[in-house]
Amino acid sequence: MLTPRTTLLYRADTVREKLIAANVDLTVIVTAPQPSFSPEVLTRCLVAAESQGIDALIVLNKWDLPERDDALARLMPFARAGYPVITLTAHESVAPLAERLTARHSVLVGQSGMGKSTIVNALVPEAQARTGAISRALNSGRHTTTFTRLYPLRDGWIIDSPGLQRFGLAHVAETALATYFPEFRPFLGQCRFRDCTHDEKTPGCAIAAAVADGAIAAERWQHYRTIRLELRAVRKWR
Ligand SMILES: Nc1nc2c(ncn2[C@@H]2O[C@H](COP(=O)(O)OP(=O)(O)O)[C@@H](O)[C@H]2O)c(=O)[nH]1
Ligand SMILES: [Mg+2]
Ligand SMILES: [Zn+2]
Repeated sequence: MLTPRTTLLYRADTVREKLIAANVDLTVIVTAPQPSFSPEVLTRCLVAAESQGIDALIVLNKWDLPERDDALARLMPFARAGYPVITLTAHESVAPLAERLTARHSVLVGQSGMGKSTIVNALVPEAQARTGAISRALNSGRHTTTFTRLYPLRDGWIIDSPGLQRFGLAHVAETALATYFPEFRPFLGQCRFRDCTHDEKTPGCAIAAAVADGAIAAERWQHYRTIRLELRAVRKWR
């Protein structure tokens, strides 16, 4: 039997690190039209996955809701970056996702209320993960999944993780950050200065030029710059 490669998906702020899952080879990031998701949190999840060499897949759940086209439009920068995006109505069928999970070691991540537990229950009928609807009926508060669970699935397994609203990346090296944006990679090494930080003020930046040309989505560049400044600030405190 092959021993799975060690991967650690985690988030971190200046104070603590929080392990989300170990030894996964696929991160499934769940979004939905309602409640609305943060594209920046999505980028942060993707950076954490990229930094560990973990594949990523984006799910837009609740495809039955009227706001679905707006939500899909907000995912376009990610699709253009090369990430697979699949739409799903977990209440009806999770088949489009299930077929991609065969023999994978996956983790479901995303903000609360996106439908992660609903998806797990549909994938693994015996899972009985608590969903928002059930917990409201029990009047037991907002935080419906309080710990991480692993379920065997299709020659692999899947982990349901608690919802996250913040996603610190203090563990990521500032100098490597740009390489974790796959659509930046063709342009890296083409900036005028070898130590280019790819922010808006650096002359001759190939990333900035690619954004101006429309080859890179401005929003992803904005995420990069926000995260980079954060990593720079973190370094002072660590
Ligand atoms: N309309 C719609 N609602 C859904 C769908 N999937 C999940 N939900 C609802 O979204 C809410 C949050 O779901 P839950 O699975 O607890 O989300 P989690 O916090 O990401 O685990 C619940 O009220 C679900 O019934 C879907 O496909 N369509
Ligand atoms: Mg949940
Ligand atoms: Zn640059």
